[in-house]
Amino acid sequence: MESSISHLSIPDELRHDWREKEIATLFTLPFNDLLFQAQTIHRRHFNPNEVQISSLLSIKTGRCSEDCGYCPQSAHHDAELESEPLLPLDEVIEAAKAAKAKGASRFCMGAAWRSPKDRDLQPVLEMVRAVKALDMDTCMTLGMLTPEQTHELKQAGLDYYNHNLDTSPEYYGEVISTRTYQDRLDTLQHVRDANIKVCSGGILGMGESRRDRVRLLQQLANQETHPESVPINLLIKVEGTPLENAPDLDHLEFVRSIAVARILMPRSQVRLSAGRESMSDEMQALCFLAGANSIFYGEKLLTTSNPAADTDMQLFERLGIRAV
Ligand code: SAM
Ligand code: DTB
Ligand code: SF4
Repeated sequence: MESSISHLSIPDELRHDWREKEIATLFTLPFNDLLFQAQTIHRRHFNPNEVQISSLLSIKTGRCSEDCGYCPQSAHHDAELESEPLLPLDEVIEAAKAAKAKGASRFCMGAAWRSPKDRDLQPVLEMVRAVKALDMDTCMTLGMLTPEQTHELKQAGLDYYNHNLDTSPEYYGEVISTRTYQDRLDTLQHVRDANIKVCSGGILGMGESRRDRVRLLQQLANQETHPESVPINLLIKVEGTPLENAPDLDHLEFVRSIAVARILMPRSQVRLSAGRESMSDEMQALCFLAGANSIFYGEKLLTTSNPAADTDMQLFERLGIRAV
């Protein structure tokens, strides 16, 4: 029997009007048909053998006032964690230089804040300027921003701002109570308005349903402009957080979600983000086949561990992937 899908029947348009039902249908395709469709679209827009690598640094760690159920940095949970105030500029520069020397093209700085206070912004702007001066792409994730703050970050040279929707609007309240979905959409709008590139995605494996995964991807894809980067995290179940015992997500369902993200947002960088330590090499290879073309690179994410840089380079070598 022949499959009804040929590369000619796979549409090539940027859409912002995806209906829930259409996305749900993509999820139910036979796995091979779904991956073929995703890989075909991927190849129209990207070199399929290149993966962009970003490194992360936590510039302010722990004691966060928000209650995000997945996060070890929340002051509401009791995950074991060393908190740290805002890092001095020279430490940030050292870390960025080290990341660059290991091949990272983007440096992403994250702070455990609900939103930056005015007194925090000046030192953060200096960090942006300094990392930019190293000729790296800069990214920050600092929580909610006002329009004024986004403009200052833009002026300092910020390329990307990461702010995740995390899950569907329907499931969101099960995970976070201290800020709303609309707050997140508002921050994304301010970032867009300031002409900073948007990095926005979510976390899978928090006990959400497939419908929630569909609705998260629908929210991301139906924005006026697709986020330039879409991090898809697999929950890291950290002891002491409310989600430490969340049920395991079927890894093939995770791969399907990457493929659907690729189909909905053909030109975006889809990042295989947190959770790679719990994935086999074969699983990661399937994610790249499904259209993931970016990773977080380096031993540490913000507070949790990530595969060693050498391990990733060996995997890339076995897959014939070039880091960019
Ligand atoms: N405080 C800022 C905020 O929440 O907007 C920025 C830092 S926050 C740690 C950045 C993102 O990391 C979260 O939105 C979430 O998607 C992701 N994250 C945090 N803990 C995680 C975990 N245990 N597993 C997977 N992703 C996680
Ligand atoms: C994103 O989507 N994932 C990154 C980044 N954006 C900032 C953070 C993952 C954090 C994982 C838990 C930790 O290390 O604290
Ligand atoms: Fe705070 Fe961000 Fe963690 Fe939420 S995800 S608790 S806002 S650091």
